[in-house]
Amino acid sequence: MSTSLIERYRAHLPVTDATPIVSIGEGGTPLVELPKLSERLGLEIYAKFEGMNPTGSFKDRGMTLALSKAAEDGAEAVICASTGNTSASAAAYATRAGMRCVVLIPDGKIALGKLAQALAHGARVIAIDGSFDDALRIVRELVDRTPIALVNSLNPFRLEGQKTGAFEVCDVLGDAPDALCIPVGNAGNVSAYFMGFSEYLEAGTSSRMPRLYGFQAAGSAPLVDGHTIEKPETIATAIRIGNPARGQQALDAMNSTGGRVAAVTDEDILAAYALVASTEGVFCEPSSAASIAGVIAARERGDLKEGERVVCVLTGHGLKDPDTAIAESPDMLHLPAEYGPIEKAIIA
Ligand code: AN7
Repeated sequence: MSTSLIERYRAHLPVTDATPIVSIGEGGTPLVELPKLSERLGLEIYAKFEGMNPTGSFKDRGMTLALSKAAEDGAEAVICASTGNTSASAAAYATRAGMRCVVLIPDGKIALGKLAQALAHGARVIAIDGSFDDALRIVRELVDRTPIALVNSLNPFRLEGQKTGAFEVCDVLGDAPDALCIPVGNAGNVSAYFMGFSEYLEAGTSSRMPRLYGFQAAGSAPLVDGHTIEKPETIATAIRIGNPARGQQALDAMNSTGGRVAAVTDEDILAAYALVASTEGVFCEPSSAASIAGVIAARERGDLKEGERVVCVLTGHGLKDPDTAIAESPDMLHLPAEYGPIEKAIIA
């Protein structure tokens, strides 16, 4: 049986013997070397492949703790606004905890796999004619007026759980890396990594604070542009967020480490997405590839020095978004069930 993430890092987490542990085997995701990209950029690059969590994204790290604490409080229902992955994770962990789950999503703007997950786990899925930011505003009002528990990353336990991603990176490498590249949407995860790295540094478990580089999609880059984006747009639907709830906290965190926030275009995101899939055998979702597009951009602008050790967080699995995968890949061949044409197609 796999140990739960909460058990593994219990000493660092706000749980007690009275906390019922709601777990589906999250965490312990692989840190995969990216040799081709490392060679090309003159860096030592690793992917923290968070798509290997039970629901296929990093959200499970936060959700195990959020649902465990909700269960400890006696909550009967949880709610979130989501661009997809939070809803999939909340639905799974709520099911595990025996709670009802309500999710608000922007209609038509979440990847197919994520919607399938939320529905399969029996969540009440409400698609609204608006953005993620609209959904989050309504959810915040709902939790003020009803006894439903909020499991968006405004819930502090979400960040407490997600900081374990930083612990695992340090545990596997033996120390913190020089830099971390990570996609930024609602800005919870980069804030959580900062917490994790800070705690290990203070405890003397690691010797340095990595420079944190966060990447937003150019059409949804409120932290780069310096203001809320009313109508965020990007192919990377997971990070299609115009008013990040943890924006200031994330900016302060990145700046304090000597890193920065930057934007990457949809074109660069899709190129990076295809690159890791087709040259490294690692399949992440488009939003996750913002960290790959980001490491390339950061090297070009001189933020990353020759030989530095860099971790790119691949936040979600490529299987989440089959539509984009198929649209961005070469076509398949359709042939009759006969030897001749098939041999010809292969040898030609
Ligand atoms: C794959 O599911 O906001 O900066 O509602 O799914 O912590 O928001 C997802 C975000 C990066 C950005 N990569 O993380 C949601 C949601 C993937 C994501 C992010 C998300 P944050």
